[in-house]
Formats: sequence, structure tokens, C-alpha cells
Amino acid sequence: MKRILSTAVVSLALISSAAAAPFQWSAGSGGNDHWYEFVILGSGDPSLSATQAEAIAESSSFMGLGGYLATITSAAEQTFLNSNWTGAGSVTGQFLDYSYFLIGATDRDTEGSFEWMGGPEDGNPLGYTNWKPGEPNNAGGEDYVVAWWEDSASGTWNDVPGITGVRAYLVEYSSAPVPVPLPAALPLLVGGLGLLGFAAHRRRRTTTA
Ligand SMILES: [Ca+2]
Ligand SMILES: [Ca+2]
Repeated sequence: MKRILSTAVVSLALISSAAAAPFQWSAGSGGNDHWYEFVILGSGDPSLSATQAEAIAESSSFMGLGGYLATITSAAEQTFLNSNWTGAGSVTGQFLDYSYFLIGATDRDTEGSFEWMGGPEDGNPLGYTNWKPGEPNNAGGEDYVVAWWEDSASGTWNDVPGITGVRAYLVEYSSAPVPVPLPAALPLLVGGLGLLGFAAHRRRRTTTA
């Protein structure tokens, strides 16, 4: 499905966010060798929409590995991430704040059918889930997912609107897919449209693979 990508996403990506250093879930400790990064926007930065955060995550790379909004696919992965959770400040109850991290789950294509929107699991339905009791409730129309919702210890999930207000998101880096570059040197409008086209093309290709 085609996504409208604001040109603001390009300039926002160039603003340094208060990101904790990426950390690895090493195979030696029973992990998948993927890297993760808790990204928290600066307090003066405008919040993002979910699709803007998605585009920024998929344009990022680390150690030569492509990024995407994290796909948490097992209790072990959730537990590992809980132990590394670095939300900013307390959970305030603000709808989307610096403690709730957007992850890569969505039901934007089919209401009630959540799937992963990027990474190696792109298009796959969720297997493991960690919903807070009563969620997902699609309250007022909610098609994106944050983790660590009102519970930083167990990292419970909530479906949220995602139109705007994203102030924190979790990026996962692994060998696939190839990162989508943000064309930093191009005019913002051209860059944004180019990224949109590239991302749409890649999504279709991945889906049919
Ligand atoms: Ca929904
Ligand atoms: Ca909800």
C-alpha cells in the first residue's frame, strides 16, 4: 500500500536524536546476532508519524546491516530487550511519549490482522505477541504498535493511532533487507519522493519473494 511520506522526514532524519548506542543480542548468549537501537527524539524535535519513523528506520544501517522497526518474535527476544530498555524518564501517561517505543507491527492493511511491516519478517503475521491486557483495542482506529506501554519491566504492547506523536522507536539491524538510503544531498522534495518510490518497490519485491 502506498504511503504518503512527508518531506519533513528527510530533514528530521538529519537531526541528531538521543539514541542509545546500538547493542547486540549475540548468538553466544542465545540470541540472533542482530543489533538494536532505542531511538528517542530530542525534546525540541517535532514528533513523527509512524510511517515517518518507519522510513527513517529503513533508511538506517549499522555495521553494514539494514535497519527496520524492530520485529519482536519471541519471548526470549522481548526479555532481552526489556533488560536493555532505555526509555527517557518516567512513563507519564502521555499517549505517545519518550518511554513507549514504536515497533514494526501493524494492522493497517487488514484491521485486526497484525503483521510485521519490515525486516526479514516483512508481511508475516505475528506469532509471538506481548499485548497488555485489553489490547489491541483499536480505540478510535489504531494500526501501529508501541512496546513498553505502561510497563517497562515486561514491555507490554499497545496498538496506537500512529498519525503523529511518535517520540521514540526501536530499530533492529540484521543482514536483510538491504537498507534504503536517504538521499541526503538531494533537494528535500526530490529526496522524499525518491525514497517513497524505492521503499514501495522494495516492499512489493519482498512480499512476492
Ligand atoms: Ca487496528
Ligand atoms: Ca490500543
